[in-house]
Amino acid sequence: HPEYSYLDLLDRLWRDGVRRQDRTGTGTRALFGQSLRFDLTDGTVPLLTTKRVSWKTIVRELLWFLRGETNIRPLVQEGVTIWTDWPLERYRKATGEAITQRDFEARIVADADFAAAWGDLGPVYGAQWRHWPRYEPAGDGLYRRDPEGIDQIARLVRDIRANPTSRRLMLAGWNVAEVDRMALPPCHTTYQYFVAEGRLSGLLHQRSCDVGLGLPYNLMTASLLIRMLAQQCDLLPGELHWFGGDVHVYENHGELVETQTARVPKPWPRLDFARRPDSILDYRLEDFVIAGYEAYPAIAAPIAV
Ligand code: DHF
Ligand code: TMP
Repeated sequence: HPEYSYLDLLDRLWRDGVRRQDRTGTGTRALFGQSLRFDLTDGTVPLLTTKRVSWKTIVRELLWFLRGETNIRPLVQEGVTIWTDWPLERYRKATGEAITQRDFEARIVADADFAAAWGDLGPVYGAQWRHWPRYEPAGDGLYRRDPEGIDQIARLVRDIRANPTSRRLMLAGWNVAEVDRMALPPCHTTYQYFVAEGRLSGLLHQRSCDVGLGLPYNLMTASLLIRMLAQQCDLLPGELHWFGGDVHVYENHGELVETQTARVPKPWPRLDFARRPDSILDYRLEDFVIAGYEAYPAIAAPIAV
């Protein structure tokens, strides 16, 4: 079962990973340069079965990226709280207020001005994917910022359709000029696509990977993107290639590693689409049909902020 490649990675990091201190002060066990590969040709998706993963949360997050959004408010309104910790941390530091996550989220939802002031993550994925900044000459050696920027998603769909053998089918999150303004610089950094024999494959370079909490999400997001792009470009799905740079398990995820690696994977679920939306930007949660998802119970683990 291909899920063993994930479980083996967890196990290998836990046993052989180099112990390193990290930005969050939690400590990790890390290996540099790891890879995984998943076959998507049979319509299945690598949604982990050895712990239940909320695929609806993953879809909602991806649709939020694709709308070009960077404020957590619409996520929180939909009950998705995976991004709350970072704005919350910033708010607590700036105000000294000992607000709970629940109260902070309630204010984000209730008060649009509060959300505008405190809920934004900076120019993260959504901003770069849909509005990568572009500057045009405005005379006298000055440059004016094009307010729309470059829509990498629209270009990607256009280029896959028009020129499937292109070697330039890239989607980048790492905008060197703007990373310093992001609450968290992109972890799933660069995507590349490849078309052969009517199938679309994708490669994800992830610069930093929390294998216990982040990777299950990242594998699924990358797979969803392949499937959506393939559907929009009249291609069949191929493979997902995943490459991780700093691949790590947090020191406080020992229980997760132990519990999860003791479980025997069940068959992957299938992903089907309820319809073919008019564009890559028109997908809704109801369009994603996950069938045959049988999983062991979720495993709670602390997230390093
Ligand atoms: N920081 C760290 N240290 N690791 C991450 O994986 C991470 N991921 C981010 C932002 N910052 C991060 C964005 N993605 C969860 C999963 C993905 C994610 C953020 C959070 C998470 O907490 N997952 C839990 C529960 C999710 C839920 O609320 O349903 C899980 O058990 O999967
Ligand atoms: P860093 O910016 O210091 O690398 O910290 C980011 C942490 O979040 C790191 O543990 C990797 C993890 N992460 C993922 O694994 N996947 C994700 O999608 C995101 C946003 C973060």
